Amino acid sequence: MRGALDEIPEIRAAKEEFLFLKDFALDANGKIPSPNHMDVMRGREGAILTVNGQVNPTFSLASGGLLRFRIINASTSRFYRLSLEDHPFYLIATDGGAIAEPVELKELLLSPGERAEVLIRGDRTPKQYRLLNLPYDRGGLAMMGGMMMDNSLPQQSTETQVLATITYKTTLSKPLLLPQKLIPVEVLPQPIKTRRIEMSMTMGMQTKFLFNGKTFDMNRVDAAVKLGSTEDWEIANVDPDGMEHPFHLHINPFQVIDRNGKPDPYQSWKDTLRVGGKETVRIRIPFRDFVGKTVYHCHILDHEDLGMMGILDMQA
Ligand SMILES: [Cu+2]
Repeated sequence: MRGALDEIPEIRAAKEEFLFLKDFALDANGKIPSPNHMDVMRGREGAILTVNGQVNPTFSLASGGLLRFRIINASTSRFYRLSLEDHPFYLIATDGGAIAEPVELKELLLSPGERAEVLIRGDRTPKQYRLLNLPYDRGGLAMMGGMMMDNSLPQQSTETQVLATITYKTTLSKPLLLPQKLIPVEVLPQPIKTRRIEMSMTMGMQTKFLFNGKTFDMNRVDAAVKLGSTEDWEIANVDPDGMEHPFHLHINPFQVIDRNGKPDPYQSWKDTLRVGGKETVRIRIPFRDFVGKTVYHCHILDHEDLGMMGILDMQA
């Protein structure tokens, strides 16, 4: 997040890099193939992973230095489970902005549309380290397998892949320190209303993805809210053995209150939220700045295209 985070001296001293994560499928002729029914149902993925349009680019880190990665998962459907060899990540910001203090993470999971900022300390033996994408099961295969006649299940992300290389180049005379405090995340007012949004799918010749049993209709308002109010929304992934879905709400950043009744370990601002199979995630949304209509949708873009989108109307 621009602004406040950049005013923290330790963050200004860090080397800033943007990581735009995108996967591609290519056929034997080097063209992007048309997705088949199963690709679309699952959400299309490609075997070629790029960072800023390059395969395995190199980023340099000074010994004693700090690297600030600003990461976006810009893929249509692929989830990334990021890990840097021998280095933890220090999370400093999520989709909606800074968190209160750095959180040490071994891995960083980003579903499509999610963003994060992390710091990496150059405090290991100077050599090359690989930024990896670890295997991740985003669910739903058992469910879809039941309808397949030729066993042509789509490719799962079962292999560890190299995304980029971090190399130690220079040495700082005075090591940089991690910031202790970032930006407080405000405590939101109590909600005036709780809504439940169920995510599900129907299979068959016409696969559809649904919010509360309905596909998108641009002439229907699904949630009418009052400007200035705060609501809790329970986002529930109700399919047995269902796929994970990234729930994305426009305009109004929110906070996660709990996941399956369990509070998150730290508070953050989000606009895109992974909802696992059979999970219910309760989010708290202040509607503050704008009146009018906008949308919420699954950020697996194939699912959005197959109906998983709703209209929010913010009324004065
Ligand atoms: Cu989805």
